[in-house]
Amino acid sequence: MTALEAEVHARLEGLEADAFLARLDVVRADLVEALTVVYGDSAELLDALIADALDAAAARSVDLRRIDRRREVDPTWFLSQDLVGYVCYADRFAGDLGGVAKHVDYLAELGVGYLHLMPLLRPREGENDGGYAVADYDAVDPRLGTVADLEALAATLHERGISLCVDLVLNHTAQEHEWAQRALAGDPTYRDFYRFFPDRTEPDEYERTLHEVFPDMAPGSFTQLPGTGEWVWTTFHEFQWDLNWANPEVFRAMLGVLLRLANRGVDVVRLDAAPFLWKRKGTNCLNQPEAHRILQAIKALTRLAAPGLVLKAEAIVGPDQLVPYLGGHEHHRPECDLAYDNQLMVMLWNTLATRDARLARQALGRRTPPPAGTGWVTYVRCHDDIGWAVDDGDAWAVGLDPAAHRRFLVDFYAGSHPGSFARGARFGDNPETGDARTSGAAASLAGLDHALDSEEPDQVDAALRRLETLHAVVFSYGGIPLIYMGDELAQRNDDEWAADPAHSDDNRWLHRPRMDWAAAARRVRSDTVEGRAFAAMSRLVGARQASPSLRSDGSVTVLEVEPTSVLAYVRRHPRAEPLLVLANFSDRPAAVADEVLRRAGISAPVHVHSSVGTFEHVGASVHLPAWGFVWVRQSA
Ligand code: OTU
Repeated sequence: MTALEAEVHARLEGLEADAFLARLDVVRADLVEALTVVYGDSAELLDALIADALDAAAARSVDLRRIDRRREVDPTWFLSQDLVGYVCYADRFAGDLGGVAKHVDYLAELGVGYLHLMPLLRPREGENDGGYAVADYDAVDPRLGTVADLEALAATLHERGISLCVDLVLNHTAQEHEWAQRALAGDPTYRDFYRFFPDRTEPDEYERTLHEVFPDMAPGSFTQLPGTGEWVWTTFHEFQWDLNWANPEVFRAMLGVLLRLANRGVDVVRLDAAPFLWKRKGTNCLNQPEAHRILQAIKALTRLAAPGLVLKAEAIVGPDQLVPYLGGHEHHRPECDLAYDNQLMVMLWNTLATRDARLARQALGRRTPPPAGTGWVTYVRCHDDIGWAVDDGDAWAVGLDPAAHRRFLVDFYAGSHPGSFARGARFGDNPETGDARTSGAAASLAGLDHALDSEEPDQVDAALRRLETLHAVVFSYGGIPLIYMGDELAQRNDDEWAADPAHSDDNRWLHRPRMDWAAAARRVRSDTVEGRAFAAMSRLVGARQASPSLRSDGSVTVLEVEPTSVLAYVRRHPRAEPLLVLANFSDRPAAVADEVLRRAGISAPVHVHSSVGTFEHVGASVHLPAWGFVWVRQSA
């Protein structure tokens, strides 16, 4: 027996020790390779990290180990078609963590099996970027509760079969974090946790190729410190200091944070701003190979300590840069398990505005699927702005001038384009590049405010149909669909968003409203907007859960059809019948030639779900209503 084996057996009981050592055998090579690329060949670092993982494994509760066992038996549990997610701010949803626990019935009623609570660790006081400026990773925001409340909530959710996703901000801490404060005080250990520069020489060199995340709210990527005049790297706001991941002590400290979070009962960790971890002069400092290696090392160590934990990359990057976050490199290297499908979201809003699915077909049709065992999370809206990441090549391929088209989308969703039904706002205007992004709640972007003001029932129908069809794609394209709080009730923009001085310069709060529980109470009434939206969402959840072809580890193939307003794709899974989705992004009905069924491998069509409740197959055509969709599968 080696010293390590003896140590593992001393710390863990019989089978647990064997399991830990077996996992170490499986992950060791990946771990060593990743660490060596980033930090050089250091047996000392490797030993220290394995010891940290062992500590965490020993501290893991029996209940969580049970969950680990189940997930080791079924490692694709999170790819099941059963899983539907919900995303909310604990305070905006229910006051605090205890309040969330009291509203579990609401989530269960909706069929939710995955709850993402927006940042809940203790942020800095005042402006904190929606919680993405963390002052203490080992404390919960006192307004939301305590660490014990978090553990209790995780346990409550687990009892109801709901897994919990929590954010971990890896790229930066708040300047109020103890590490930053010690660095400010001159402690050399902690100065090395961040990136300081004596003058503008290096910042200027870097900024030549960096892009600005918040060009208007927080220009530049460096901030000058008042006392010494030094500059510190701040990609986002001036109060968010980028960590120096080139320092192995930063890796170790953040690993500790992650493992403690896992041991509190968190099932899925959303790794915020993952692309930004590594900086290299002459590049945009995104997606660097070392950033991937860091994530691979984190994956190996979490597999060791908390094998049931799922890692979700928040990497809002182009599709070619995205698949590597799921381990898709020249060889597969385990990295994150889930990643946000930002492109699908952008393409949906694009199609809604243009009523033309050709750009979506072009962009989605040429994508690389996620590697085996991994998947996307899909979404219509989230807490962030929509960045119009339309690839230039894709735009030209369908005859669009990319820059002009992006400007059109910004104007359309700001409601300033003639004939637009949307009520959003411009976000992140960059006068230098002419770029801008979009804020706004899904229902408002889909035209509900406009429709209610017009007092035309047809317009309200159209807006609700748009909202439903967007979700019908997100629920069927491939990946865990995430419902963004309030969208199940067609909740609109928060017009009071600027009233809070801590938010008043950030119009992303337009689409971060408080849950309107009075509106939620109307969900049982079919004559209300809320009742119609909630019923539509519930039907989608049910239809998805009954459709094994929609498992996230199935495949998707985009089909060319006429008219161009229709987005068509077929979902296949080896254990199920093929399922065809047709979604009509037009205010006119559409007739699609029924040979599309044959192309989808469907000879005996069965209606699964649709906006009107029937599969209208008349003559040689499939009929779709305006802004409507149908899911149809091959008979078993
Ligand atoms: C994330 O977003 C969060 O989602 C934002 O709410 C935070 O403000 C930000 O990090 C800082 O913590 O650039 O425009 O490729 O797109 O990390 C939002 C990833 C962002 C980035 C993403 C970031």
